[in-house]
Amino acid sequence: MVQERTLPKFDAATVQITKEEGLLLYEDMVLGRTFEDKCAEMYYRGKMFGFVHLYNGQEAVSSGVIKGAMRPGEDFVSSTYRDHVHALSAGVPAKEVMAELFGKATGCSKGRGGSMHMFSSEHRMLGGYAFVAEGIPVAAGAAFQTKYRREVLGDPKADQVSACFFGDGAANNGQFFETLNMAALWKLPIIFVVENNKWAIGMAHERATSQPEIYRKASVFNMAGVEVDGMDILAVRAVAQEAVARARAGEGPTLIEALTYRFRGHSLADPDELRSKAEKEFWFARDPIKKLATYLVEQNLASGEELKAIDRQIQQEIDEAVKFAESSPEPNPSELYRFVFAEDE
Ligand SMILES: Cc1ncc(C[n+]2csc(CCOP(=O)(O)OP(=O)(O)O)c2C)c(N)n1
Ligand SMILES: [Mg+2]
Repeated sequence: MVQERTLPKFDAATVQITKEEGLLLYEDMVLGRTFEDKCAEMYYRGKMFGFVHLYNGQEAVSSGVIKGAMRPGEDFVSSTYRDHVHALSAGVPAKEVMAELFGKATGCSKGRGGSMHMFSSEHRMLGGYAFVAEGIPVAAGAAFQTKYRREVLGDPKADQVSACFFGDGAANNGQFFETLNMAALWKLPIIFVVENNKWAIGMAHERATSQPEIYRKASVFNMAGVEVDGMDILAVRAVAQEAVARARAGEGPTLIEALTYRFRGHSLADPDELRSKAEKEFWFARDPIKKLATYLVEQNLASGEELKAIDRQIQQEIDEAVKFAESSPEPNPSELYRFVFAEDE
């Protein structure tokens, strides 16, 4: 018998979504899933090195928050080592993310970062961070500069919101508590999105924290906290829209706890032997992509054929990304010290 936390109910009848918006969400989730599957293939074929952490299963969180509620390319995003899909949702082209994984000079971090360090100033992707919780204060810094530009420098265009993605394990790290305190104190335009996938490598969440309901931790900072079914993109989009509106209005941050699950091991080096079959099956049955596909067809927002056409188009985009990455040059060793410090390009 699997003991699963009850997923919060969401009334799909309250959803207002156009065909265009629905297809955008579907496309973004399929992009994330297809990209990660191709990554696994390329990793096992020896095309990339080091640790690679895939996002399969969690797509509704990245797509629902960034594509469903933010202005990608204007708003800021920070991530963890599980960062490829956040970068894609933020608008970093798949070929640049793939090239980064291959360590090529055309990668979004110019081949210096690799899997855990996707960065793009153009797309306001503040980075993937390998240290657990490292991206949380960085996102708060971005939110602080927005507030400072608006309130101190008088720039009315400075209304960007920062979204900060991290795992359940990160929510036990001191940086989480310190940053939540300051963000609430200063009413920063930020949303904290904890992707509670129940595990921190092999440590079960309930064994590592005194209050497993992470969203409740917001209350001690006088911050709004909300839990959401992280396998339902429409539910994620709804809570994220509310949180983003609050942040943009200057009413302060929100902690969103998305209950989700990773469909693969912690990294591609993990044999994934600790999680039970029953637990995996509980979550596999809640595949967020299938759930949205069913909704779109049932609501007559899309036909099965239209969705298949998107799948094919994404597959082509990913195949092209691999070709681009393979044919791109390695960084030049003579430039080893370049990009260590900021420079004008
Ligand atoms: C400060 C720090 N401590 C320990 C590690 C080793 N480590 C890497 S991933 C990880 C688990 C984090 O789990 P979680 O935050 O739930 O994210 P998930 O992998 O589930 O997405 C740990 C402990 C690290 N990278 N950084
Ligand atoms: Mg986790």
